[in-house]
Amino acid sequence: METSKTPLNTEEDLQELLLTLPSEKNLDGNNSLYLYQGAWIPVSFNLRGVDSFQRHFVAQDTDIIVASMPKSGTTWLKALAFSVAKRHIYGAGESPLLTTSPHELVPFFETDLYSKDQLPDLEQLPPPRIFGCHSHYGNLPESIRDSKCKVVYICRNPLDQIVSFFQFAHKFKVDDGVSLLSLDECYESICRGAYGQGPFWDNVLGYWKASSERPDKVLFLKFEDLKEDIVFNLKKLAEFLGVPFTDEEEKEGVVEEIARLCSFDNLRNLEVNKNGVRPLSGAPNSAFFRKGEVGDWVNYLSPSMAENFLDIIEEKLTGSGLTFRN
Ligand code: PAP
Repeated sequence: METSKTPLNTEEDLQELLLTLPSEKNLDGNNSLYLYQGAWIPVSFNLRGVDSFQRHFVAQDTDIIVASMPKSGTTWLKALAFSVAKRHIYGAGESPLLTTSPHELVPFFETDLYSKDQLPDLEQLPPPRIFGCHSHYGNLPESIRDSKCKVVYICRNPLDQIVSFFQFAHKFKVDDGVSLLSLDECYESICRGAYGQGPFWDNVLGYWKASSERPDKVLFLKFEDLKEDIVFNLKKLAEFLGVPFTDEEEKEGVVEEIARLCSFDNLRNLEVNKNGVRPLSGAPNSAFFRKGEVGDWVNYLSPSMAENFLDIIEEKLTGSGLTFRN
């Protein structure tokens, strides 16, 4: 991973860099999407945060990184990883998830941690530290790739992912006088992969390849598989994190308890997720819980749009062995 030559210490450094980067209209209608190190990053996502994260984060062997393309099940996986990894501290009945958003408990590097403060003090956090991340695998700080920390990646079929992304942009639109683009208007950019943290194929393939090369380091999960069999996938996650469920835990129903705690209906109906707001971005917590279904894309994309987009994805993923259920 190559960081920008000049550290982005100030707003001026950032503006200078932006002048040199290819840019596109984001879903919010603003010219705020920039191609940086091969990834399309909305400037609102904070490029300075991305830069500081790459320069300064030092991974510990016990860290857990929850990585994803946005709108692929990040919130869900954050809740699951937190519950599995911290279950010896909090039982399901006393989980901090009952009163705190998964995004507070598992903060994103690029926005929550490194955007305001370039050197946040993360040393004090009790192990295992759990962080969220939307960066491409190749853009992660070397210490994440070189340490023994664990990376869990979740992906989702690209049609539902883009629809979820689009719906989120609509729900969270700030009134800045600029109109949102319609799905038709941004379809051509979508097909080129030019939307937040895209191209989709580069984001997923980086982690997919890493998970095949280093299965002890990177666990690759799919939203659709979790929907189909959450208990099986929770066991897989716990095993991967080095904290498998014991026979006794299984008999006591701990796995099912975590699945229930982190289920869409349970999390969505908690006071904190109904009425809370993300502190930095101002996004309502409720915007992270919309339908949580597989196949909702049929309500938004025409058959020809879907087919064309899937053809592009299929071509980009050729030879990788990665496929999706829509
Ligand atoms: P993020 O990357 O911005 O954090 P992320 O959590 O990945 O967002 O995506 C939100 C999607 O996950 C929403 O999908 P939808 O728009 O198709 O409905 C949201 O509903 C879904 N989601 C959130 N929590 C859960 C959950 N516990 N179970 C299943 N789906 C969930």
